[in-house]
Amino acid sequence: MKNYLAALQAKTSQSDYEKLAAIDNTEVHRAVYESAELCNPDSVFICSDTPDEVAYIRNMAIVSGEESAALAIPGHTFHFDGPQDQGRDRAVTKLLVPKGEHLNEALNQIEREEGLTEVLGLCRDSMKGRTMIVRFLTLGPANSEFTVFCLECTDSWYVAHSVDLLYRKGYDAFRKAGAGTEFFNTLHSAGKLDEKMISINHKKKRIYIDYTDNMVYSINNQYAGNSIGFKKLALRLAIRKAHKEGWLAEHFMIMGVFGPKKRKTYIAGAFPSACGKTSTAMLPGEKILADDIGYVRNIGGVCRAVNIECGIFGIIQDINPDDDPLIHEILTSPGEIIYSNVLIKDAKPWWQGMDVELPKNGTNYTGDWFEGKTDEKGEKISPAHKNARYTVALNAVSNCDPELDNPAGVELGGILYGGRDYRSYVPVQQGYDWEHGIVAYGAALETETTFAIVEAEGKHEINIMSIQDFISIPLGQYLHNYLQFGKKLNKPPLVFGVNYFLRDLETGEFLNDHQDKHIWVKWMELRINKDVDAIKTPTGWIPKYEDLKPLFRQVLDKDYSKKDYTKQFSIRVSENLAKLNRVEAFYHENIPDVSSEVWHVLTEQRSRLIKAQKKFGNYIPPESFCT
Ligand code: SPV
Ligand code: MN
Repeated sequence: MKNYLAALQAKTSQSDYEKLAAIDNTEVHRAVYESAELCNPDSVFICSDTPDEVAYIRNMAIVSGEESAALAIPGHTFHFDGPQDQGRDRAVTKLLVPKGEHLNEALNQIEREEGLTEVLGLCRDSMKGRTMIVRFLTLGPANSEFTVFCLECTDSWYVAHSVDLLYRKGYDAFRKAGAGTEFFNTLHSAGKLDEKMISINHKKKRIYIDYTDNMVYSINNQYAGNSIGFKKLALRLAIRKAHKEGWLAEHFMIMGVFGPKKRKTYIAGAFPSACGKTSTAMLPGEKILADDIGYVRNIGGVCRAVNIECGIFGIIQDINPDDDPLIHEILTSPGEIIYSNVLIKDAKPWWQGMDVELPKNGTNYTGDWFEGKTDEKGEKISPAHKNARYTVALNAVSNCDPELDNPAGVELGGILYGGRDYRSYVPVQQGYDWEHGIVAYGAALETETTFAIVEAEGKHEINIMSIQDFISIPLGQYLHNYLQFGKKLNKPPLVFGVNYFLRDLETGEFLNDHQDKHIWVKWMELRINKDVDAIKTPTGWIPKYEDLKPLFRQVLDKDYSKKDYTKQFSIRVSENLAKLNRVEAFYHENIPDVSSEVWHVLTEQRSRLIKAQKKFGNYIPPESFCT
């Protein structure tokens, strides 16, 4: 067998060599050797997670120019991605599928050999003149049933620095685990950079996931959702692993919601990007455990979950003291934060929706920016990008849940799903049981596309469990696994559907305030603990006015009128039937072999709606369902 360590010696210092040699796992040596051999960096830096090394990485991000520390608040830095690299890039993110294997056409894919030839060609010599940084980490707490080992080789100090805020350090865990330990392997290169240290070969941006080899390749990009292997890229690998082993890897926030007498109930939630996931997880007075990805397992019949990350890569648009007080406080306090794609002026970051007047000029992801600046298509460039972000460690957040690193995870009492649905679903409802909730709210999740992906905004689409872009097994199989998972639990979590985006059909106005979501999670907490009753409607259980009114008073100090309640919670039969038509058409077209349970739930929902329509008409106030 080749001596990978010896072959790496020319590119590593003695101490780096020893750090790598101390991990007794030939596959790790091979992974580092093969990435270095392919990308041909001048040197290889092995990070063993010492405070000095971590500080060195952050410093190099600044010295290299990928980040700048020219901000007034200590600890804050900023980074820019290129104009064509401002979000996850669906079109060039593909699964490598071996010949003879078939995945649904809705999943973006390329034949494995063809994809490998292409991406390996692009990676060849891509790190020439640079250092390849090697980071070890674990997804989920170490020493836990949930732990997944990961390795990243990157030539971006910004990526290596971001990893530090977002993930758990794993060098020691790799050392302890020793020979034979399986791991996810990710390779990233920013490719050619301009003088501002921005990737310029955006036409050759490729992000390929080779699930046969547990390997991710990402080239010619920097946006963290494209470049950091452990976000949605390793999630695709995790979904395959979960499928084999009988657990779930999900696009979940996880929060601890307080009920009476300081009772804390954990609720997980899946939302498409930019639909309120982080701001739900960050509700003031509650605890945040996760804001993006969770692993969920059946442990002794109990549904338990962990955050695979330990930081937040959050959208900064619309963060202001009224709507998101906790996040706003973090963003204006000293501490380690990386801003990306905000406007910089007077040593301060600026973003859209921060509720102050923005400067008329400054520096942004397009370079010097001034009001009225247009792009090559003649379209106005906004001061900060809508998908501008902040990266911060969760333990810097005052409401971080103390169970974050519990190797046993936390018990989930509820799971919620929500998308941008302007017309049909009520603001909050509860499924009759696991199957109904999973299918009616998760598998039938409809939304509008947002700015978090590089594509047209505002297109309607089905986004199964808000995770459809990241599913790496047949979609029908994914749903089947989900349904089965709940059946094996002693007490499956209650399943809820939320809709923060319901509008008045005539005026088009939103029917809820930004903060109202706090009431919905408080109501869920009460339902999970059997403290309140609910009203049975054709689409699920909805809250009673008399339970919401005091919650609005206690939590938001707000008067909640019966008129508002009726508007928000009336069942819109024709809109719901139209939604069902779209959902069923999607399933016929994309997943004709989906399990009969899914059709059963959809068919029953249709017949309940039609029955109610015959009796009460198209718009049915909640009272009609009270018997
Ligand atoms: C999302 O867009 O869902 C995110 C950020 O959480 S990204 O890392 O781009 O996936
Ligand atoms: Mn996400």
